[in-house]
Amino acid sequence: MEQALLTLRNLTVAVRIPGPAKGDAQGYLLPRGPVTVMHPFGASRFYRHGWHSWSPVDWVSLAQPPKRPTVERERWYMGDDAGYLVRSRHGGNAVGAVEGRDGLVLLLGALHVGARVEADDEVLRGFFEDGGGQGAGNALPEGWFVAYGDPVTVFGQYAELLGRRLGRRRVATAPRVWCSWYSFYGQISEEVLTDVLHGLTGLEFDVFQVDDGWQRCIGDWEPNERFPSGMEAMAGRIRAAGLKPGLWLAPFIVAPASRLYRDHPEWLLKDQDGHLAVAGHNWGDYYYALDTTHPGAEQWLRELIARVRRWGYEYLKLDFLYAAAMPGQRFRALPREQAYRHALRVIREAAGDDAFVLVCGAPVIASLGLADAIRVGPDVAPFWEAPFATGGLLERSWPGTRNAVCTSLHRLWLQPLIHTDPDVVYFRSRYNLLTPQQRTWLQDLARVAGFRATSDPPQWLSADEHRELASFLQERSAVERLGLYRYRVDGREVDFSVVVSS
Ligand code: 9PG
Repeated sequence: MEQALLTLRNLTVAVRIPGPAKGDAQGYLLPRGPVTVMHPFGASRFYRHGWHSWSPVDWVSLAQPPKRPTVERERWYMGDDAGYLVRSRHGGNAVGAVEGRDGLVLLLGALHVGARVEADDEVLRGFFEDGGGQGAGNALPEGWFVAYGDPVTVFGQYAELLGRRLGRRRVATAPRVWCSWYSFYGQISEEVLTDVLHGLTGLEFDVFQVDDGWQRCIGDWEPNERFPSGMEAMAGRIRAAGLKPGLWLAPFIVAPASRLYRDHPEWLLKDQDGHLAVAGHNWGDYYYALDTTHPGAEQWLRELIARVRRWGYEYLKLDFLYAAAMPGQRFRALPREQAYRHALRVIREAAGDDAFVLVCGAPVIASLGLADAIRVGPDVAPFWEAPFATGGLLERSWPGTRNAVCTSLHRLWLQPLIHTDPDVVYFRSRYNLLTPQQRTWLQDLARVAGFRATSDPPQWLSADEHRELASFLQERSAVERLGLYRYRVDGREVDFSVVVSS
């Protein structure tokens, strides 16, 4: 460990770092290992970077202690990185920033997976869960980027470095998607979807994505009785309608009612005490995590992805992925985010380079370079505020359009690295409590994020709403950034500040 003074623009900070820093006033690279940056900004605000797609991301006040989750512990991972949710310091995954003077921010960001950044009114501190090569001698690898500047610039610099380290995969434009979830939820069938397909004629979608509801069970990825012709036939109908078939899967979680759970308990992740690690609660029961480092589970995963590709699906929405990166005892003792990355690499190999992989409920930084797109917020809903608010931290990760818009806005700096999916937008007024203004915010966010999807069956739309959807799909928006939350979209000024501060 050494102490040093670093000068970043007009700011000099004292640091404790494992070895020499390299860089200049525009930013420094620090060695891998634990680092502490003393900041002079007191109880200002902290950019809290939640772990996975649904985790809260926001500028939080350092004057207050971090909020605690108010839901039961078994559900914490569905909201964020559970092991850290009772720490007394504010923190997040891989990157954090403290607001300084004149709108400038001091950013500390990791250049490898498995890192945590925490802050209080005196320090910004980062560490790697695996220790990060402490004491490895004089050839310490670069582990961190630290910079002080306007937020758009420093997050942009950090993204650039992350892209060099973890890779970037960005096809020129994201496909325009019709997704079955936010209209029919689990109640889908061949007939329901075929009906929607007919209604899509004349609308410029690229992908028709079948969401949750087609499978026999979480873990048993075969069609249920509502898809009697099978998933290959479903893909055929989609293709016949001129669209690319898309399919939802949650390959890293396992429900206790599944055959997979019964036949292969040895493939499931164990906690420190050797019990099965609970990954969350949904579909009426607790569910568990696949130990993707087990050779049997890895082989099963390869075969699963190869099978859905053979069925004809080219767009894969892979959900609840955080489960493969939970702490626990694995067959192979890999650090958890490296285990996740390995599993995602296995999926990528089995899917092929030409498949479009959208990850959801996914550790964000650890997905870079392997996924084509990532959901950057919690689920939207046909209402603004989650109605079951209890004031706890994780209510920000619950379905609700305000939550989705806020979190997604704070993750748009990822755009040069991966397509950012802010979730579907609504055009319908039917079965919808969102006001026209709230629907417009969501639509404008999709334009800014560059990812267009909806679940509205055209049959539910009025003539005006149908026209709006049609032009939304056709247009190529001109987006210009005017400020932290302000954009010019096709000549109109769009200001999300009210959404963020509400
Ligand atoms: C399908 C859905 C959709 C959606 C995904 C994901 O905390 N929860 O209980 C919780 C349930 C569902 C959920 C997120 C959180 O949604 O984001 O788009 O695919 O699964 O089940």
